[in-house]
Order: sequence, then structure tokens, then C-alpha cells
Amino acid sequence: MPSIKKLLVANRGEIALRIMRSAKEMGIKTVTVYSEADRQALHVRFADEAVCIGPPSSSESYLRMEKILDAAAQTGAQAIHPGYGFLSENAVFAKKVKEAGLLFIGPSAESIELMGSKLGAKAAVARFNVPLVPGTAEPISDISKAKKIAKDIGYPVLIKASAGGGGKGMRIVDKESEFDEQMERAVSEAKSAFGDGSVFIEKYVTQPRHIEFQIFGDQHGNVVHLFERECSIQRRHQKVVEEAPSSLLTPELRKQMGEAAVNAAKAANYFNAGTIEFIMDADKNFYFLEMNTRLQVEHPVTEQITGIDLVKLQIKIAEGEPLPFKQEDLKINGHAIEVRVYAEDPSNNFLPDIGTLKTYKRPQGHGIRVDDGFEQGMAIPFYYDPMIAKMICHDETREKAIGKTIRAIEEYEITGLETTLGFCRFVMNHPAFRSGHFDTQFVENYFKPEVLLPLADKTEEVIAAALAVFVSESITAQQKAPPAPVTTESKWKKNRSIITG
Ligand code: MV4
Repeated sequence: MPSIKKLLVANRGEIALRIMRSAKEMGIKTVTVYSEADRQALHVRFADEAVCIGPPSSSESYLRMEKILDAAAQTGAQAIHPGYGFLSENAVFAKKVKEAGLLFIGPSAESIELMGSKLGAKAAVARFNVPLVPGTAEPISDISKAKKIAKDIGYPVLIKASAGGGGKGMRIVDKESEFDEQMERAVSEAKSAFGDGSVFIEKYVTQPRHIEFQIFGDQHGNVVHLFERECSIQRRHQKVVEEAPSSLLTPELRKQMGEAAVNAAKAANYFNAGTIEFIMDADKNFYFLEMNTRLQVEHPVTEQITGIDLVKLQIKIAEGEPLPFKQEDLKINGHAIEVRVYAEDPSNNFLPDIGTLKTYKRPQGHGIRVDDGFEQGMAIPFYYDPMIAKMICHDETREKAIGKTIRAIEEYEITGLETTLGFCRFVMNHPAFRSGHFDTQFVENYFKPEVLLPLADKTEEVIAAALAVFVSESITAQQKAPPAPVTTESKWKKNRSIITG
């Protein structure tokens, strides 16, 4: 059984730190790579060794397989953890890592490749009794055949690119008269975006909920699930709030979906961490959508409710150890909610608001975890994902976890740029979220920029400026009088009045 002494993390930011923390606790030395934009980044400071791999742009640094493999050879690392994004779901990279005699902390290149094709994935899991959305299991290019299939399934239908994922290359067709045009567009988009024009057709599930199952397999054929995450609160296919467990599932439904998720993983001879994405319709029918063959951004909510460190488990599985527990050993403990803090302006269509963290103070207290990659005074580089942090709150019940999340959002202090924190509080306070009756259209249905009042830092600046004028005028007017005491309102109180939703 190979034992890893030194691990290279081929990523940056919060996930690189999160992985290295677990490695250090296991007594494993850490190496990381960095771009020229990340010289001062925390992941570079945290690692035992760091290797510069090129210019800021990802395509010249974090996506360069050879440079990363060279860094591993140069430092004597025996394994590579890809994190999420970048090369994490690149089958060629997984293969090259293995060919270089290193351990890839993740599934086999074959599993990544199979699940990377939406159609390949559907065909594989269909043989293992996993429910699929009604539709075609083959790529289709003949428009008249496709139209016949759409008619049989019943409108509305969805045309999807086989090479797509995360919502890219999807087209909704409401009625037959629109079919030809949408199909032509879908094919040409798929060709230009993915270099592969194959598309397939599915019944369009309206008001869907996105529920995903965390699965884990070892290299001895054992697979378990670590329950679900509800990820329906998203905008433009980018998740903003995730929670575990889902308020929608009964123990019975959880068992059924969990078994389907385990079967889907077995269909791919899967080992290490993976996620099975399901879509659920208004009648609680669930269907397999796709499998993500990486550790996901939202994995901490699963860690909080199971008490399992998924990164440590990934490392042990990669070393060849069997899963240390059986399905019946696993229990859900309480409820966890993750909110993603992005450097984005919710009142300006969530456009990135890159800048410097003038103030950056994390919330504290029992049951609060902040996974981030920045400190006060640091700039959010514009080259990469604008996520500043993930805040995960864990408590006994969903209601208590929501209450804790609101308290923690109010305690979180970020100035210098706009963030999604106020938006996340709007979600926490919304009756649809609180009642559990929401779907993937939540943001489109309920959010308008008007529900957010100006953020605290702006208010503070205005108050400070007004006070400065007031104080200097008072001094000029009453040269001999002592200056008026300068008092500012508590920021907690001020924050409380920001959200009206
Ligand atoms: C669907 C769907 C409705 N019907 N498939 C979007 C991302 C990709 N993973 C699949 N997606 C969807 N597939 C059928 N047959 C609706 C979506 C969808 C969605 C799914 C999960 C989370 C958010 C979503 C937002 C819009 C559309």
C-alpha cells in the first residue's frame, strides 16, 4: 500500500488551503503551484514548498499539465490533488499523472472520461437501474427524426449538447413550430463550444429541484453515499446557497435516491469522491442528470452533517485503503448551510466587483466554518473565479442553521468591494426558502436588486464624510468649544436594516 509523504495541490485559493490542511494533519508534506498573479497568495504561504508555473492567465499556469507534472518531479511529490475546476475533470491529466508514476487523488481516467460524456453517462447508468429523464439515449442529428421523438416525449423538450454540462449548450423548445430553429442552433453552438455537435433530447422538467448525492467508492468495489445536498438556489447555473440534508426528502426517498446514486457510481466502476446530480420534478420523481467526478465546492455541508473529512478520505482511498465504514454506519447529524461569498454586485446583475478587501473580518462562534483564501488588505485577482469565501453554518435543525447563518452574515465584515452576503441573507429570510418550497427558479422568481439597500461600507463612508464636515464646521464656528463627541451607530444594528425582503 503506497503511503504518500508529499502531496502536490494543483489548485489555488480556498480549496488549495482546505486540502493542504487535511494533508498536514495526516503528516503529509505539501507542495503547491502558483501563477505570477498569486505570488502573495495564502496557498503559497501555507504550503511547505511552492513552485511558480507561469503567467497569471489560467491557460498559461493552472491548466498547464506539463508544468504541474514538472513541479511534482522537481519537488519529489508522490501524489497530486487537483481540487475542483482547472484540471480536476480532465481525463488526459489523470492519465498523465498515473503515467508519471504518481497517484491522482480522484477517480480513474476512464471514469472521468465516461462521465464527461453526458450520453455515455446516461447509457452506462441506464443499465444499472438508475432513472433517467424520458428522452433519447443516442446522439441525434437528423432533424425530422428528432422532431418525431420530441412529439412522442411531449413538449416542452430540452435539447442538450452531449459534451456540455453545467447548463452549457441547452435549448428549451416549447412547441413543434420552434423545433427546427432551436435544433440547428443547439448543434452549431455545441460544435463551436465543445468541438462536438452531438445533441440529445429530453423531456423538459419544469420547476425542477437540484438534489445531488455525495458518493464515495474504494478500489475494492465498495461504494457508499454520504447523503444529499440541496443546491436549487443558483443563478445562471452558479450555486449560491447549498444545504444538507434537503428539506424535501423523506427517509424513504433518501434511501431510494441513495441506492440509485450508488448504482450510478458502480456503473462507472467508480472510486474516490464523486457526486451524482439528480433533478426532481414537482411530484418528487427524480432523474439522473450527470455525475461530477471531483470534490465539489459545496462538500463542506456534507462534512458537517457526517463528521467525515472528505479530503482525508480521498487520500486514503487513493492510497488503496478500503472504505472505513459501511452504509449503515452513516448517520445525518443536524443541518448545514453553505453560503458562497462572491466579489460580485447583486444589485448590478451579479457582475464581478474585483477590488481590495479593505476590511475583512470573519464571523465566529460555535458551528461556524469559513473556508477562504484571503486576508484583510488583499486584492481579489481578476484572472480567476471571484469567490472570496464559503461560510458553512451547522446546527441541530434547519431552522437553527438558518438563524445561525443570518447571525453570521451580520457579523461578517467586508468592505472595499460588493459581495453576495446581503443577497444570501435575503435568501435566508425569504418565506419560500424558509418553508422549503422553492426550485431552481428561486432567484429569477423572487430576487430584484431593489430588495437590497446600499451596503454597509458605503453607508459608513457617507456617515464618516458627513461627520468630518460637521466636526470641522463646528470647530471653525466654535473655535473655543470642545468638539462634539463622535459616535457612530453599531454596525450590527445598521446591518439589520439592510434587507427588506
Ligand atoms: C434539465 C432541466 C430540466 N429538464 N434537464 C442545468 C444544468 C445541467 N446540469 C442540467 N440542467 C438542467 N437540466 C431536463 N430534462 C433543468 C436544468 C436546469 C437546472 C438543473 C439543476 C440546477 C439548476 C438548473 C437551472 C436551470 C436548468
